[in-house]
Amino acid sequence: MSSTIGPRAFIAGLLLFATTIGGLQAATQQRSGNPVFPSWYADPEAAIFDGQYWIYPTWSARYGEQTFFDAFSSPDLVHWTKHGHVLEAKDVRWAKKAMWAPALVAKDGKYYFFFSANDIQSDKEVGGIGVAVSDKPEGPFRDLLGKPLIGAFHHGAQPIDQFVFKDVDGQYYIIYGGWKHANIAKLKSDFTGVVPLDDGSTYREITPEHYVEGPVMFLRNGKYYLMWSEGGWTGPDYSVAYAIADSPLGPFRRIGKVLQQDPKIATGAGHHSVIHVAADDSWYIVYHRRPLGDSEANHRVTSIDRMYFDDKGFIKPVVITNEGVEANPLR
Ligand code: FUB
Repeated sequence: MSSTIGPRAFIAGLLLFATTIGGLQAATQQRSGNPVFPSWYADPEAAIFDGQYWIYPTWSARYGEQTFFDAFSSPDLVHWTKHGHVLEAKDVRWAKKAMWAPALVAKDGKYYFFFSANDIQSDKEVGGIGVAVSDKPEGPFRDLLGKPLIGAFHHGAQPIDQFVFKDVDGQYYIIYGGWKHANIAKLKSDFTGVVPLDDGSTYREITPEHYVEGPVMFLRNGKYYLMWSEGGWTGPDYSVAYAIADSPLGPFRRIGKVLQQDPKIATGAGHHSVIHVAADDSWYIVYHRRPLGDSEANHRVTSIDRMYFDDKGFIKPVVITNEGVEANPLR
């Protein structure tokens, strides 16, 4: 049996084919673009909560206006929804200014929001690292302690730029520090304080060579990766380097830089976090950077690019892009 296709049916078929191919291309070529959302946002903390990607950045307005945090959620890394003012200085009795660098943890049905406030310059000032809590990742978060969790300098580390790491045995650690010093401490299981390490000390200095601020820790194939920012945060050379150790306490020997400016794309690429999508073992680096030619200190935007490892587990240098990353839906 034979059949013929008339000219109208042929043209309709062609149109359908073209539309389908176009649709498929649009779906596969969908990318986040960089920055991933508009306006000045720095120090992005990325997390996966309840089947969504989340980013909690510093509001990088003028210094005196950094008094609240917004959050952003996405099902796929491409489409982002803003959640305004999830935590504000007016709701934290001891916080007045310089609310910086969130670190988020989900535990026992609650969401904990660690933050820095007040940019203290000595132990005579009130401020440091605080912790807030909510029943939802979009907040609102309320201050857990009514005072800083870490409110003083230890080993020369300014109490800012905290990161919270959960080890395989369930122990949570806080790793933090500005002014070129990094410390680690064990957190109480309810995050209301810190407890002594095995040697009886409370804060252990783990500063790697060239460390400045912004530590991040993750575990991969039984190895502890410590990453940090180096260089000056207001300049083009701000960047990220890393070390690998067998324990969260180190020792951490600097291996090299993984993220830095590309004079064709952006400058000052640093203060980052990392996303690991277990389903496809993909890794992302979420960081801030400056638009080309813009030297205003707080003009920082949040961007995402892929992070790859070599066969030995070393992190390959990140290629920063204007296109960002492809969609990676979590459900
Ligand atoms: O955003 C305020 C400060 O700038 C952060 O605490 C530093 O890490 C740097 O990114």
